[in-house]
Amino acid sequence: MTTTTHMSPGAPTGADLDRLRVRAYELRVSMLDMAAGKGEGYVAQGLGMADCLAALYFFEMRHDPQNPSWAQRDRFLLSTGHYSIAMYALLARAGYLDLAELPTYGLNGSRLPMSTFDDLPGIEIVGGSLGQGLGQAVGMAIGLRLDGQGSRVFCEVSDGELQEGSTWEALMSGATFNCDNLVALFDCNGVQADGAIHVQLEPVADKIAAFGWDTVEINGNDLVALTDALVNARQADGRPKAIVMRTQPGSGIPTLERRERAHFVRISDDEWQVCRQELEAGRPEVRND
Ligand SMILES: Cc1ncc(C[n+]2csc(CCOP(=O)(O)OP(=O)(O)O)c2C)c(N)n1
Repeated sequence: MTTTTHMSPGAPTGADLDRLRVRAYELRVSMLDMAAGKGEGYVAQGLGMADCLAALYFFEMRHDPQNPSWAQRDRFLLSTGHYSIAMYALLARAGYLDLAELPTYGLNGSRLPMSTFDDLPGIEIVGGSLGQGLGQAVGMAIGLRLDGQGSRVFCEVSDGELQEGSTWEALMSGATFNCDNLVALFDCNGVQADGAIHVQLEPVADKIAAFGWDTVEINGNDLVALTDALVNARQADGRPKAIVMRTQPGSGIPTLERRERAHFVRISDDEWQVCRQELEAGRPEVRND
C-alpha cells in the first residue's frame, strides 16, 4: 500500500471527512484488538489520540510508508512512549507494519513493546522518558530548516508532561528560534499515572501563547476542528504552532470513557467483549457525494 500523503489545500468535507472518520475508527479497532489480546494496555489514552493520528497521517503529513527514512518526510514525535499502542495501530493501518504483527503488543521479544523504541520503521524517537519529546522536536525543527527540504515536525506532548520544566524550556526555545515548521499537539486528557491531573495547569493555552506560540484550543476528538487547526498551522509566520487538544480517554468506547482509573486498563475477557460491541456500535458510515 502506498499512502504518501501531504498537504491538501483545505480541511476535508463530505465523503473525504467520512473516510477520515473511518480511518480513526480503524485505528481504534486495532488498538482494542491489541489490548484485548494481551488483556491489558495503555489503551484509553491511545483511543483519545486516534482522531489526531488519523488527521496527521491520512490528511496532513508528508510521509511514505514504502520509504520510512525518506529525507523529505515530515516527522511525528510521540513523546509519551507509553501511548505506543496508538502508534502501532497507526503504523499498521498506514502500511509501515504488517497488521499480523499487532498481536505481539507487549509480549517478550516483540518489536512492539509497551513503550516505544526507535528501531521500528516509522518511530522517530525513544519516547518513554517523559518531558523529553518537545525539546527534541525543537532541535529537529531547527536542523530540518537548515536542510531546506521543507520538512515539518509534529510532536505529541501530554498534560502530564506539562508538569515538567523541560517542556517549558522547550516552549521558550521553540519561540526563540522561530520554529514555524514545528507543531506541538498537547494531549490534554486530564489523566496521569495515579488519576486526575491535580497540578494547576490551566489556563494551558494562554500560558503557551504567552511563550510566543501561535496557539489554538480544540476538542481533540473532533476531526473538523483537528483538520482546521492543522491547516491553520501551516502559516510560515515565524511562530511555532501549538494545538491544545481536549481529548477523551477511552474515546469511542463508553465503558472505557467512564472508567475513573484510565491510565492503564486491565479488565476481564467479558469486559473486553463489551468494549468491542460498544466500539462496533459507533462504526462511522461514508456518505455518497
Ligand atoms: C520522566 C518520567 N517520569 C515518570 C515516568 C513514569 N510515568 C509513565 S506514564 C506516567 C503518567 C504520565 O501522565 P500523562 O503523560 O499525562 O499520560 P496519561 O496518563 O494520559 O497516559 C508516568 C508518571 C516516566 N515514564 N518518565
